[in-house]
Amino acid sequence: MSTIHARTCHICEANCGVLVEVEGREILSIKGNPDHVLSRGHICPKATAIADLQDDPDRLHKPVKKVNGEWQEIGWEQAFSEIAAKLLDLKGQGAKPAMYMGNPSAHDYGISTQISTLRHAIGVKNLYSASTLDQIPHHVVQYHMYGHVSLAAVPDIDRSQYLLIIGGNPAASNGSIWTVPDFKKRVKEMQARDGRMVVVDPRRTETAKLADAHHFVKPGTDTALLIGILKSVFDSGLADTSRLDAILDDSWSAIEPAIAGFDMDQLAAHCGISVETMQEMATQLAADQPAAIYGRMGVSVCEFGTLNQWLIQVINIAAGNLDRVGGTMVPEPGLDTINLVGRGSVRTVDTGRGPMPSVMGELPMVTFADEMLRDDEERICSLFVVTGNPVLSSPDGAKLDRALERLDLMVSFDMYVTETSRHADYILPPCGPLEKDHYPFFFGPLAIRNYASYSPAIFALQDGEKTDWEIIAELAREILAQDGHDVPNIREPRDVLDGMLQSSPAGLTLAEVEAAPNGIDLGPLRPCMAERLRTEDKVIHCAHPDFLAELERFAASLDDERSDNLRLIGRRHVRQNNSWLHNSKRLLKGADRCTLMIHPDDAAARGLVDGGMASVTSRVNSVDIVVEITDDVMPGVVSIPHGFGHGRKGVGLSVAREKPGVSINDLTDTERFDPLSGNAVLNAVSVTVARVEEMVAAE
Ligand SMILES: Nc1nc2c(c(=O)[nH]1)N[C@H]1C(S)=C(S)[C@@H](COP(=O)(O)OP(=O)(O)OC[C@H]3O[C@@H](n4cnc5c(=O)[nH]c(N)nc54)[C@H](O)[C@@H]3O)O[C@H]1N2
Ligand SMILES: Nc1nc2c(c(=O)[nH]1)N[C@H]1C(S)=C(S)[C@@H](COP(=O)(O)OP(=O)(O)OC[C@H]3O[C@@H](n4cnc5c(=O)[nH]c(N)nc54)[C@H](O)[C@@H]3O)O[C@H]1N2
Ligand code: SF4
Ligand SMILES: [Mo]
Repeated sequence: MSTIHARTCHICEANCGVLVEVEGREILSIKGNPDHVLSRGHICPKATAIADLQDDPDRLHKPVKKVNGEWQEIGWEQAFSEIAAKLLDLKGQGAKPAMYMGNPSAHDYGISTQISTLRHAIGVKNLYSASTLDQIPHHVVQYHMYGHVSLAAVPDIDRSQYLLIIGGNPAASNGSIWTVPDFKKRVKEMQARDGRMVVVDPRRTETAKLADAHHFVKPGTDTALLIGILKSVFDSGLADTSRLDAILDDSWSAIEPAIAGFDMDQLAAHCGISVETMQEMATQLAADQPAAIYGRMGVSVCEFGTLNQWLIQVINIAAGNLDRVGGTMVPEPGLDTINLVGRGSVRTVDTGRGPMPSVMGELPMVTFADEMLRDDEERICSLFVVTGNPVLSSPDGAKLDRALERLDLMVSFDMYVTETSRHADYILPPCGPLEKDHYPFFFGPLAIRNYASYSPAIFALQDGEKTDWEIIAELAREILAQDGHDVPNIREPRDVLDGMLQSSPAGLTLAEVEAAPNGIDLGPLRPCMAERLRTEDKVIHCAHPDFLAELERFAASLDDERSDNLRLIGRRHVRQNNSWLHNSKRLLKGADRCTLMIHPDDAAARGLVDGGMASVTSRVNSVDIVVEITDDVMPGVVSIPHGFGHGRKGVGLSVAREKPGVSINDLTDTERFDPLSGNAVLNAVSVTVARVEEMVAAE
């Protein structure tokens, strides 16, 4: 007899409700849940791949240890005890332990409840995460303006009349720092009520194709566009902050003069978007209609990422759209992490490269490999990688490959032998996705409706398997015990969750949430910024001096000489998720997706042919890749998706290796980062492209 279980998909930020039909331990189907309070039945192809993940023959089920270059299965106790002993021995010799936390750890609330105990037990000195490859600029801006690193205002798409999306592709990514399942339908609904969506992107993306207008922008130049829009709002007298006046600090008045000196024509020439278009965007944003501007990866992982995210907030304020129904608002979810965790921090710390920003105690990933490669006593000697694959996800992966080989101890928490975990001494694999429970811990505070939704595990743990949180908690206890410390009791994630739900303003219990398999709807977002601000004086700090100084640095860069090189950008596909769903046959089928997209004019100038090979060369490296000629990318721009490069030696992903592709991050550069946040620059990479002559087979 089969049973159907309602659950939320843990793969991406959308957290869609799914219905999983199982018989015994067999997964019969995975479908969208039409009754889920947030996703209304929407799913994407990745949801069905949960079954492939659960049943993947390449998935590790027991800890493995590398012995003479070969993987050997060992028991949990042996793994924990050897790792603890080696770590403590190395620490005794003065070695510095580090940790890297990858993206999936943000999708596993159990990990969030235990990881600080492990960090403490290890004595992690250098903490890194995927955040400095991604969204750290948002945190810096939110910290300085709103007083909390995680206090984000998200577009209220269901009631908006104009949405300007810059450097985001939610039709493929399903939204980021914006939990917006069913994005495409919501856009269509907006258009049906005469609303408009406009997209700015160097590629005519899936989102751009849905839009009412799309504008190409030269990669890395959006700051000019954003300043142009803001200046147009001010210059045309459209600025209206009356809704927010009580909560804007005096520094608001410093912003208009700070951008007054920019010349609109020069801004337009810099980004390739006309003055008229900027003015039209300003008019639409500031017109008598609820509207919002939203920017994601394309404007975050670039040199002026923090300045861009600040300008986006400032435009939303100037146009009267922040904290407005149909504009952007701060969610009030069932589990409200903002009220329960500290404000976070933004500091400057010393690294081998000199002073660098450190946000929430993390160091920038652009310094990661170098901290392993240095030769003084500050060198990282041991590393714990929790749910991450930085060899494919961080800049200059080939350098990181070399750096990881220098470690004295490396432990990966991963279910696969990946491009990164192949370097480890031990891999500690978690159970399958349906053997663990799920709560959208970090994503409720980013969702377009206020809600709560808990999913219990569907399958019991198999013999000898553990969840990630158990692995983390048990390793922490072993290290503390061997180190002669008191061993704290484990507080189970469910209990922590229950406590956090009850302490949140909605006052729900876990039992209540669990009793509602389709989730509990707590209503639409509402203007609540005044109550939510975490700055000490309860006002928005509009213009932090760092942001104003960064405007000046941007102004000085406007005159920089530009080379004729092409600008490389990344891309995401709805059937992929970063580096780790490529082992699903279902998702991988179809044409090769790891191609170099190039405009017909640029291809012709280099003699490239569609389906032929090209070599792409950056300052750090060169890769050979299949050419895809398309006018979906603008002239002067090429695009390679990230997450490929499975051909590296020793990778245990048999399906992914059938179409290994190359890693864009073998071209990206650790020398380039956003100085205000330390975030890596992963787009607008300067490259040359040349034809690779095909070898003609000898007769
Ligand atoms: N050039 C370029 N680079 C990028 C990006 C880009 O746009 N362009 N995007 C960046 C962004 S936004 C991000 S978030 C990062 C992601 O960077 P990472 O988080 O480092 O990389 P992922 O590919 O998400 O790798 C996740 C790893 O966790 C493992 N894993 C998955 N689920 C689980 C689980 O439940 N438990 C355990 N223990 N392991 C699990 C997978 O097998 C995989 O090895 O990449 C960044 N890199
Ligand atoms: N299917 C799928 N979904 C995912 C993921 C995935 O790998 N696959 N990853 C998840 C993760 S970890 C994240 S962080 C989110 C990211 O979510 P998004 O930010 O929505 O996703 P991206 O595809 O990186 O979108 C960035 C867009 O910026 C454009 N771009 C590049 N450079 C520039 C520039 O200089 N200016 C402008 N204006 N645009 C530029 C790119 O062409 C691209 O369309 O997606 C999440 N969802
Ligand atoms: S959009 Fe994201 S959460 Fe929704 S089904 Fe796809 S992968 Fe899962
Ligand atoms: Mo991300």
